Amino acid sequence: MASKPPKGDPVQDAPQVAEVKHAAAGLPAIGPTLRIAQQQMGVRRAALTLLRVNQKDGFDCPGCAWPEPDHRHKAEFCENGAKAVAEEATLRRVTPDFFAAHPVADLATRSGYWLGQQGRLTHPMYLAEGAERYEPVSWERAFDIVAEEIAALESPDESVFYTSGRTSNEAAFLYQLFARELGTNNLPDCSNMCHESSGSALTETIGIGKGSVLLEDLYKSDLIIVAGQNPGTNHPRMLAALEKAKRNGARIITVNPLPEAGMERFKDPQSPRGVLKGTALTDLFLQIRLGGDQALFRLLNKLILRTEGAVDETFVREHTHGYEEFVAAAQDADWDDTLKATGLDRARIEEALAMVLASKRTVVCWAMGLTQHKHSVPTIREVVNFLLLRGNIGRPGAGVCPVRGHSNVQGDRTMGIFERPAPAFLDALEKEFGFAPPRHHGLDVVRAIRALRDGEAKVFFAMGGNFVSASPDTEVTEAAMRKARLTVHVSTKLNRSHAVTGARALILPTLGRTERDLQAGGEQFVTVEDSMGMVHASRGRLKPASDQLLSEPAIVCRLARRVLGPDSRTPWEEFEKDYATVRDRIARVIPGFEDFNARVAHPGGFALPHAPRDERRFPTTTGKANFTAAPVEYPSVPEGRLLLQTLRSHDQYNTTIYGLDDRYRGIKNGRRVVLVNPDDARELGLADGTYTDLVSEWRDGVERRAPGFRVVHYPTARGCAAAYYPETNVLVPLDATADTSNTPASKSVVVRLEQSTVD
Ligand SMILES: Nc1nc2c(c(=O)[nH]1)N[C@H]1C(S)=C(S)[C@@H](COP(=O)(O)OP(=O)(O)OC[C@H]3O[C@@H](n4cnc5c(=O)[nH]c(N)nc54)[C@H](O)[C@@H]3O)O[C@H]1N2
Ligand SMILES: Nc1nc2c(c(=O)[nH]1)N[C@H]1C(S)=C(S)[C@@H](COP(=O)(O)OP(=O)(O)OC[C@H]3O[C@@H](n4cnc5c(=O)[nH]c(N)nc54)[C@H](O)[C@@H]3O)O[C@H]1N2
Ligand SMILES: [Mo]
Repeated sequence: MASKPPKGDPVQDAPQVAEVKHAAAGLPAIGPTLRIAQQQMGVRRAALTLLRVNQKDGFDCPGCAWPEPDHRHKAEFCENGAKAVAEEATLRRVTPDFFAAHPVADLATRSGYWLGQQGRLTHPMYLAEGAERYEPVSWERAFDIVAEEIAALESPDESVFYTSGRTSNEAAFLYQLFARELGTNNLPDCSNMCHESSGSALTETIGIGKGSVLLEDLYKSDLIIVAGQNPGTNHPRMLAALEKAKRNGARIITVNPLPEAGMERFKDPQSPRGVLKGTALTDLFLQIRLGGDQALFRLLNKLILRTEGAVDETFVREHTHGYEEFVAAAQDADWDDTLKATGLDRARIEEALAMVLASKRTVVCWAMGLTQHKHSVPTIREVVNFLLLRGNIGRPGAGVCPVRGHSNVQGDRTMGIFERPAPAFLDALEKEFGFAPPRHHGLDVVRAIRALRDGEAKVFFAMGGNFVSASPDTEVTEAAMRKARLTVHVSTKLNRSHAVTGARALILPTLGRTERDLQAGGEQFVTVEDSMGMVHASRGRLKPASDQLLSEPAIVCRLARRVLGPDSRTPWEEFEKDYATVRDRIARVIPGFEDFNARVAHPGGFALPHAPRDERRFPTTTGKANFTAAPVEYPSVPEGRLLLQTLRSHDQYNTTIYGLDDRYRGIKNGRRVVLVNPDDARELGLADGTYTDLVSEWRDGVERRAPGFRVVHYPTARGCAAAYYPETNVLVPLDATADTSNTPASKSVVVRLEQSTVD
């Protein structure tokens, strides 16, 4: 399989290489931020909008899920948050005239960057069967079309309801309620491709699939390990928290195949000292090979076990289960094997051990570098073993900290966006709404693609996101999507999922976070939950991009009324008028939301309960925190091949491309680059600047090729390579997923680099 690079970039993708940066900014680097914001919004709108980001009376930044500190800066956003806001609050518009001028076949040849740059969607649009172009359609007719196709299904399980993580709690709760009243648990979400491995590992071991630390804990910790995460680009405000932790005496170990600028040195542009000098954040850098983390933590665990007095025996005795089996498994950890798996040297690991033993309060933070491998779930379980050994869960200044991606991805899960809902949640829904929700499990992302491919699912509905670009195995996914009877996207911006459609397709334009949401019951706000389980309100103030937009809750309510008809006893009309009535229901269905409306009126919001964090209670099947003892795995790479990770540049938000630079890594004006260690490159005969095709090798024998990547000699770990997503999703086989969580293994793709087939 091969895929041609798309045409239509306003700037030709012609990567140039500049100097690699060793420092990053957290809060805005004022110059680049305002430039981007003003290009999209104009000066006045840019200033007014950006000052409302993450303020107590403002809106939640649509960027990442990092929490807001209690004492906020005047500008409580980062450069990349500002880009996310500018992208949404842009003055550019995609109107019906645009669709008249651009047939779908034309849109399908355009790059994601070009599509996103066209601006905000303004009207509901319909692509009729066999038609070449989208045409404007009324909202009523649009809902009729969805109802027609759903009515034609043999079972509700032939429909799929995807969610991306920007959806508010209120919209998410209504959406899952609609899907379950219809009769399906087919609620895949971006989390399936993101932190699902964290959720799986944590639920099993500590009884709740969420992180156990608050910001305060970071400030109190002695040691913070940041593994598989690039906060300088993806969670820039985290750097300010790490700096504060350091000022309070914490030390930091970074575990990453790449030296990432933010973790090397942080320059706080909002403090005069910060701008000039910056703070070195990392005390010890472990430049690990891709996928070597489980082996690293297992060996550290064995060394802890061997150190007199290092284990917190009281905690282990009172709060844990499975210790003996784990101790037996840890005895097998072996230096040689670990050095091979990790590519590290012995001295570095011993240095790490000394820091671990010196710390009374340890936090481990991680993101996609740990979650997107075949053995991600056992890797994260091993991190839990590591923390349990020294009693580092449920103690101030210590704990697990999976750093979430999308701004409300954690909240969506809390609201029931999950294909495998807990029986207790379904019981509560049943009691509150008086219908029998389906009990059998639904489809996650990968299984939904298979179902579409095999004709077992026929209607695909997406609440946000860009499913075809974000999902693995692009060609398989696109072919699957084209087999659907109907594809529907509730979206703010144009993307490739609007160009690769089923027989019929709808685009339903919606309000963004920044916009005023006026309903019959008055002006509404919504709520979100951040990465640390804090729930708070988000209120947009801007005039909506068009007077045709409906809010996400309104879209779900109207769709539900049309599809479910008078049989539904749910008060959809009332919900649409006044979201407080939705929150009242959430309060009755979901534990931790009691008195929701009153508590969310508090300016900073409130914290959800977390039994392990708050009371050292572990609601697992054993009633204790579980040690686990999986065999150690790491990827094996045949001679002459490299292990490729697919990651984000500094100028993108997932599939939304803001620009063609990756400033900190010194890449300019292009995205089709592959970063290769200079020694590997020399062995493979690849000079810097050579163009190659990336060819992925997987046991199914299918050839997956991404053509035309410029080789950049870069100091990544030996044997490893890196290239940007989503251009490389074509290389990730649909079946190459993490055990248990089924998350695509997009951080360990075996590739060979071949002379390029394009020039
Ligand atoms: N500006 C911006 N912000 C974002 C996003 C965005 O696209 N742009 N996306 C949002 C979303 S949805 C998410 S999930 C997060 C993603 O946040 P990150 O997880 O930071 O994103 P990635 O770019 O995938 O970076 C993965 C990091 O892990 C390292 N890594 C890869 N494999 C391994 C491994 O095997 N072991 C170790 N130890 N390290 C490894 C990589 O070198 C890289 O530093 O960011 C969120 N925030
Ligand atoms: N190879 C590879 N693949 C990956 C990853 C990787 O690291 N490597 N990362 C994975 C991860 S972590 C994630 S989270 C997924 C992301 O997958 P998705 O969440 O599906 O993708 P996004 O690019 O974030 O979605 C962007 C689109 O969302 C729409 N949008 C933006 N704001 C709103 C809003 O407020 N409401 C609505 N309705 N729509 C809105 C816009 O139309 C925009 O085009 O990708 C995954 N795919
Ligand atoms: Mo994500």
